[in-house]
Amino acid sequence: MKLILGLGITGFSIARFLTQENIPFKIADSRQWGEYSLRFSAEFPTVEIFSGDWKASWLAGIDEIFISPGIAQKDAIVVWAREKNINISNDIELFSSVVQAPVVGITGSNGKSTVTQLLGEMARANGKKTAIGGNIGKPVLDCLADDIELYVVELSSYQLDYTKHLNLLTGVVLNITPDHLDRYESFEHYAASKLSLYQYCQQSVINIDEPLIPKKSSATYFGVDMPKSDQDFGTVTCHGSCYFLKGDDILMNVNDVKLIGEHNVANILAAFALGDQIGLDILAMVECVKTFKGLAHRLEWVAKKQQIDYYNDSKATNVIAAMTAINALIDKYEQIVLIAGGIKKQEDYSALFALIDRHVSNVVLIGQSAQALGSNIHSAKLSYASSIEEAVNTASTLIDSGVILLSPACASFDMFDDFEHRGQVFKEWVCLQSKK
Ligand code: UMA
Ligand code: ADP
Repeated sequence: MKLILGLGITGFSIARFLTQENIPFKIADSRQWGEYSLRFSAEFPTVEIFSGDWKASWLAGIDEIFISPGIAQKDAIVVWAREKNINISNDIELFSSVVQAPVVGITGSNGKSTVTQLLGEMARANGKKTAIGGNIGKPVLDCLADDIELYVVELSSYQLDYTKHLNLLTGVVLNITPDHLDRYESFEHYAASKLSLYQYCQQSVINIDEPLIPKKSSATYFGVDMPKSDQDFGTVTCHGSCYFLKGDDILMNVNDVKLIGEHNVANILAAFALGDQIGLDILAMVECVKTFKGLAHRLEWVAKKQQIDYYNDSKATNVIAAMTAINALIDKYEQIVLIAGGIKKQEDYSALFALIDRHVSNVVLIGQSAQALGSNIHSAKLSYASSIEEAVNTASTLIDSGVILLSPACASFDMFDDFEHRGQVFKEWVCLQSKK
């Protein structure tokens, strides 16, 4: 008998898969019985559901566990399963055991979803029937279909931690900076989890600007400087304009990109390198980059009201992502109001505070870490708000022109369901205000 741990979208996708394969299973979730369990029992009426605090007795008669990524290795149920030598697997391994078409894997601390979506769109522009899934929001097992010719899969460190078998045509670790440190013994353990992706890759794409990624002779490299060899990707600045390059060949002007920020130059280079390795046509990729608008909640322009632009960067749940957003806007705006706060990560925030004090005129703080963040900001003027709506209202009184940026540097769960909910509330309120 199998046991699925976690009744979220991953758990549902594994349940559908096991049902299709006629494999008997039970499912467990450490939350109390609730809306999810009701939905589950409606779809799988004969499956036994355990809910509430983990119990060792749930493992009786279980020979294999399929775990959701949100459940940590140190959770009691995982510890008990290991003591009993029960094999722990996940949706990625199940997917890998049956998938027929080639798979590209993308991980990193920031930029995964952007690169996954862009590469998927590039492949579609090349006429390939492409599925885009994984940590981006659609479980891999829900992507499986007979007519798919390519799978572009975003992998989180949580997913990689429970993966032992995976076959990737190519893959990339975009960058490695601190995140999710509550789940790891140290930053080194987190980095090792990210780097484990390369052990599954037939070919590799490597960010030459990321010192934590070991170099390999056979890889394709990308980085913001001139490429060192013909198959690598980079940029060059010539007569004041910056161009994307493959080797010495100019691909396009960076100004023709709709996305803003140097980080997106790196993201686009990664997508070019991956696409090139899997045989996509360069010109089709270039056309795709020119029209790609990016994903919602990632430095997403929302509206202009009088002389103020509003940006939603709700997906910035860590320090580096928020710093990246501020850096992307510094040259465009004289005055920046930052809306930040939520559940602080176990990270060093000092570089963000220093950047704020240098370049941000005002900060409006929200959520449970508001006071803790505020006590470390010295030059920027501080305000506090108890909701996103109040934060937007306050922010809009602070400057006559410039930018108001939601880039929280924190997780959202103290006030919202997730980062998408937080970004949606921000966008709706901004749009409502700009219509007035
Ligand atoms: N659960 C417990 N006990 C726990 C933790 C979780 O019972 O201690 C239960 C939860 O109650 C939930 C279930 O486990 O019902 C599944 O939770 P989950 O957190 O694994 O979430 P899923 O709904 O299956 O979504 C997961 C990813 N979530 C996480 O990794 C936290 C989604 O990434 C991913 O899109 C989805 O699988 C499909 O692959 C989200 C995410 O925040 C977007 N990822 C992190 C990130 O990007 O930083 C890693
Ligand atoms: P991920 O899926 O890794 O979380 P996203 O593409 O969803 O990455 O972007 C998440 C956040 O990180 C956004 O706030 C975005 O502006 C920022 N970001 C995107 N790409 C990069 C990058 N290469 N380096 C640093 N920050 C980035």
